[in-house]
Amino acid sequence: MSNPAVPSLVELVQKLSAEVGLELRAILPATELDKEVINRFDSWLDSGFAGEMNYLKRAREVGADLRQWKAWTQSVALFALPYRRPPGGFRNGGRVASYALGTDYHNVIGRKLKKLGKRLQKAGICQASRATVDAAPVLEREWAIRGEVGWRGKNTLLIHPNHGPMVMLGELLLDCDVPAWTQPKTRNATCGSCTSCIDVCPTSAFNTEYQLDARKCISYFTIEVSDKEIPLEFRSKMRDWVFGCDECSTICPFGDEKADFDADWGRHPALQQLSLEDLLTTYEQDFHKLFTGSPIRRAGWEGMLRNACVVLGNLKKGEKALKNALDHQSDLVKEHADWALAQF
Ligand code: B12
Repeated sequence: MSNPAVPSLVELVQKLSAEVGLELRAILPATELDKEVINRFDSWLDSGFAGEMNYLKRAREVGADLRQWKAWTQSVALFALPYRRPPGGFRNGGRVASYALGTDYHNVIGRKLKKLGKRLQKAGICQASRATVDAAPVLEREWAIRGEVGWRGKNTLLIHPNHGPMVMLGELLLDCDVPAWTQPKTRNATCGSCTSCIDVCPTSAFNTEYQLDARKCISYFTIEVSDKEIPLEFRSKMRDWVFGCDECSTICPFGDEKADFDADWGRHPALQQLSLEDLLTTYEQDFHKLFTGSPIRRAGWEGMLRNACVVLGNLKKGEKALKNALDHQSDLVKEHADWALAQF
């Protein structure tokens, strides 16, 4: 018989997670994902909905079985960090997706996960661990659904019953065998008949409920494709979104409206300093320096200047800066400045 005074393995992982500022949501054996999940992933890729995100094809190769990536993996610990916060962006306009207003979430979550890995090792619970957030070939939402962290929303995002869709997912792969555990349910819910996320999308990027055509998503063409023109049909639909988009997240009736996670994620100083007009005058080197530690760097200097032109055009602001940008060294920026001026 087990001694109730001795903490179980799961309790120890919970305790050590809390010590590094994480709440363990679930821990699962690293067995293969269901065939059905992989078949859906394949047909999504085959239909071209991933656009130019070729890294997803690589993710696909090991997506089904994490042990093909890290052969020693026995268990997967799952985490979901809430990030809902008041809207924000550049000084004087130009909205930035909430997750990108502060410190890069890869760093915020990644550092905590790595710390946890070290503590688990020190406590003799495991030897090897691997922190993964976003970038690694892990189908994070599929794992979170399997771990009952929440359910698949019609906007394709994992919806946590209390925090809603605005949670960032992270995982810690472990070489030890921890008994499967999921958090007790605080609330039983689903999307029901609600379609507000589908209806609100400015670019009608959802083909149907639960399926996104990434090529039409503002988040895709403002962040992922940084060296190409933004298709004309989407430019005015971007409105003031200069990096990413939160429309299908913030409309969701699930989530704590009053919560403000600024304290955890911080506000990046560059966003407080710069207006979009200022951004148009930055040099490439300065851009990278200014946005050190921010997810905004991912869109690249040219990409962000391109986005800034579109938003200034939509807001009918910054005429002088846009006129100067007509002589910009980048053809991409010039073309978008020209389009923006035509909107006045
Ligand atoms: C590629 C990617 C993107 C792409 C594509 C998004 C997408 N929906 O796939 C783009 C650049 C557009 C993007 C945007 C955003 N992203 Co993103 N992204 C990823 C990434 C790296 C991979 C996702 C992936 O595998 N997509 C592939 C497809 C196949 O997966 P899928 O949408 O789940 O589609 C399947 C199911 O819906 C399934 N399905 C199941 N049941 C049913 C039923 C029916 C009827 C149908 C038709 C289909 C269906 O079929 C589809 C095909 O297989 C993950 C991180 C990771 N490693 O997992 C983050 C991730 C999904 N992104 C995240 C975030 C926060 C965002 C944004 C909110 C950022 C922003 N504010 O701009 C937006 C949200 C847009 C949206 N609604 O998806 C978070 C989401 C957290 C959460 N709560 O779920 C993740 C998990 C990163 C993280 N570490 O937290 N992202």
